[in-house]
Amino acid sequence: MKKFQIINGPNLNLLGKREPAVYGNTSFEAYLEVLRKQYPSCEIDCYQSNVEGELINKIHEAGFSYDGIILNAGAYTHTSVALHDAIKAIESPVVEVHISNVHTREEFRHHSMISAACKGVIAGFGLKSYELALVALIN
Ligand code: CA2
Repeated sequence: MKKFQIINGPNLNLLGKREPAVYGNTSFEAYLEVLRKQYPSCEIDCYQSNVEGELINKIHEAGFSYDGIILNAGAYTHTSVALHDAIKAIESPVVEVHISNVHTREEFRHHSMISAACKGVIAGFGLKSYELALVALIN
């Protein structure tokens, strides 16, 4: 069975509770339940932290045994050289995902510090961005 690790960064624990106009009104737990049912032949593990170092620890932990990592680094996307270095240091391919289309938003969201270290980037498809990343990694 192929194993995938979803890693969600800061504030993504608030999904479905705040800012529904930008991020929708579904909680990540509810979405994950649907995703797991849609892909029963995959193991999909999920981790969320608001702490940059904990995200790095999880990338190190998953990065040598999982078939892929789906990473929404939240606002750390735009700031973190440390996350970039962590992605470069592991073996598993990482797909950067964003729920919103960051390029239609504030200018500070247009640049990602992690894209160059990732296999690819998917943004703007709501929670479906995670499924698109999973399909890319499965294939
Ligand atoms: O669109 C995305 O997925 C983002 O990674 C989300 C980040 C943002 O800083 C990035 O620029 C784009 C913010 C996550 C905050 O999530 C919330 C969810 C619900 C309510 C409030 C915040």
